[in-house]
Amino acid sequence: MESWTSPSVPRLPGSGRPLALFDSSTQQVRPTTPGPEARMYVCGITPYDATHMGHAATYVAFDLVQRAWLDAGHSVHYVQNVTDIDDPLLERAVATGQDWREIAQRETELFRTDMMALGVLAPRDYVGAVESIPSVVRCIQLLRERGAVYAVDNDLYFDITSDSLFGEVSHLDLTAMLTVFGERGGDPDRPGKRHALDPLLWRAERHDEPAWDTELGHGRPGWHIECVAIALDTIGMAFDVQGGGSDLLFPHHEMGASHAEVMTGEWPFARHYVHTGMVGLDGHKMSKSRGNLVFVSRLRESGVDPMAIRLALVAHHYRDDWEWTDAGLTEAQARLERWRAAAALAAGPEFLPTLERVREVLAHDLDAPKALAAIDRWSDEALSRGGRNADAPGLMAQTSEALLGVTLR
Ligand code: 5CA
Ligand code: ZN
Repeated sequence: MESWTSPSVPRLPGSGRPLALFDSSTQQVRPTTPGPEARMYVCGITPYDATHMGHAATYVAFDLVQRAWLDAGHSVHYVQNVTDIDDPLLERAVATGQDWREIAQRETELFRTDMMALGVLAPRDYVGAVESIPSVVRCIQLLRERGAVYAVDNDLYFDITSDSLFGEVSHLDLTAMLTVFGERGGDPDRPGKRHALDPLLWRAERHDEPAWDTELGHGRPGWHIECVAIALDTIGMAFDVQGGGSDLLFPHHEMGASHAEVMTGEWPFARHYVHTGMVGLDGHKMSKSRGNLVFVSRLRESGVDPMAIRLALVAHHYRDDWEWTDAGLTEAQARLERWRAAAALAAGPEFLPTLERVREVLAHDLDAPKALAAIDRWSDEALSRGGRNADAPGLMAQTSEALLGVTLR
């Protein structure tokens, strides 16, 4: 699939620090240890509706990861998928009388436009589920050779007992797993399954549903195996970061790790499993199914500067759950104005210590709110007292752009 066009990233003096991130699997903040090329997979959208602030917050958070690695001298192989065939998409197509492919294409295009407006660096590989079907089929065949696959009617399931490490990513107990599995696309009650938690790998053709003709028969892929196939095709096992919202911790990332490790006999699938908090509106998680949404595209249409949206998102720590509010946006707009005014000054106080502070707080589990506070302090001082360093306003703007993705030009 076509990705989008990345903004350029200014080079900063000196070098960024090694990035530490909270890993859900070991439940601690640990240093990431990428090679010269860092490898990251972030779960992409299911394109049946427009990008909301929750999605935007998640992709901006992983954009900060990429920017921190770039600043530390790594190149980054970033991969993202598009779940362009799945139940919610087909349900929306039936509800609106549109073709599911048209909905997917339209919403994916809108997502690209939103990401560009928000200054999010593009994935090197942007891969759809549909185009990955041959690869998914190969993965399922490999799992079958390992004895980890069984059929219920003509559907294929993964046997979770084939993975002795099952639970290593989420650490949930069985009761919690069962509850969450049912809420997030699983079918714990289907008769004929060996274990209630066994996830679907392949769904045989149903009346009025799209299907592809493969060696597994006529059907379509399950959800978790899609991300495994795409990740293994592009960045392989033991990549640095598997990312997504906390709603993907279980079952999606647990099942993905399980599929990949059983299939390859290698460990781990990812070296860090990183999860962003949920953005809500009016007391509930923002979700397409609930309909309580603030869309990036709507705000942009109403004339809101995308850089203010971005500042409103990074004003929260990526792991916190938080609520989108008009007040938060207004605050971000005021901050953007202050920063732009400070960046336009002819001279200001020395900026290098602030750059080092921004690097330091971002390197420790991406503490963007502290980074904003450091740039606020410099800007307030520059605007109230001035300074003599003619390079400082330029360096401040470059820092904001390179590390936070907030362009002040
Ligand atoms: N296509 C799958 C992943 S393979 C999917 O979850 N798609 S999605 O469109 O529902 O979500 C896209 C990304 O946004 C996921 O990483 C998800 O965890 C994240 N996300 C969804 N809702 C929110 C929210 N309210 N707050 C923060 N992140 C969210
Ligand atoms: Zn995924």
